[in-house]
Amino acid sequence: MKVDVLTVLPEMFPGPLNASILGRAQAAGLLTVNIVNLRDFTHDRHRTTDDYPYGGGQGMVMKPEPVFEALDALLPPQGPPPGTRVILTSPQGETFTQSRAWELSRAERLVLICGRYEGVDERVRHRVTDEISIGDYVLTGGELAALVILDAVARLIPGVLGSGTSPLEESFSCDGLLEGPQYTRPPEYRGLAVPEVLLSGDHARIRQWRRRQALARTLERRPDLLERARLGPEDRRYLEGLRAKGGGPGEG
Ligand code: JCQ
Repeated sequence: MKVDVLTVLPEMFPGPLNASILGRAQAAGLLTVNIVNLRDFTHDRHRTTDDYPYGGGQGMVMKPEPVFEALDALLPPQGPPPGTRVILTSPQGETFTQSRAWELSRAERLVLICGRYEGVDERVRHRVTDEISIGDYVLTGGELAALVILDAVARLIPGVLGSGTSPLEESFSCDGLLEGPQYTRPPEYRGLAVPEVLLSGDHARIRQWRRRQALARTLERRPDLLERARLGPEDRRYLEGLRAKGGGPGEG
């Protein structure tokens, strides 16, 4: 996958992109990231990328010209080809979810436009295929949102996670349940013991325990997820038992 990032703060990207899994994905040629400095598409002495809002108001608005000219330099004049998504990160977008990450992971190319200041000139949206919010809060700019999207999408590209780690077996993928508790060595730490079942070697019992922990944790923390979770009759029986006991806050 090829990703272009349009930003006025290119210095925010090398650290996160070159560390760990995203760095390895680029070294392996599975992911190519091109950071584009929007100031390189200005023509004035001060390399201005923002301006005052028409009609007045506080703050600055991102000018349209640097964004349009950068897109002209990156994409064919007919517009983005079918496998290309032009994404604007903004609090006004559709909320980013794991299923959106899966969908974007199948694209050939992403162009991420990082909004800054109080917003972008509305005409930029004429070139945008997807406007995406990473959550209901306001950032100083879209750069961190672009990194979040890029991270969540890149790890789903086949081969990016090492073999033995499947993104299909995790919270939001595996049957739509939250994951239950995990432990590693030592078996007791500061008086806190690892549940005996995990040390038992009884794999059928371990599987049932994990499933029930996942169900209990999902009921406790994200009951909304149970409506769309893939549940069997045994799961439903167990959940009914928990609800009957009064699965209110503080339990589990
Ligand atoms: C993204 N959740 C929050 C801030 C305006 C394009 O217009 C704007 C973009 C930003 C930066 O993005 C966010 C954000 N998802 O704040 C204001």
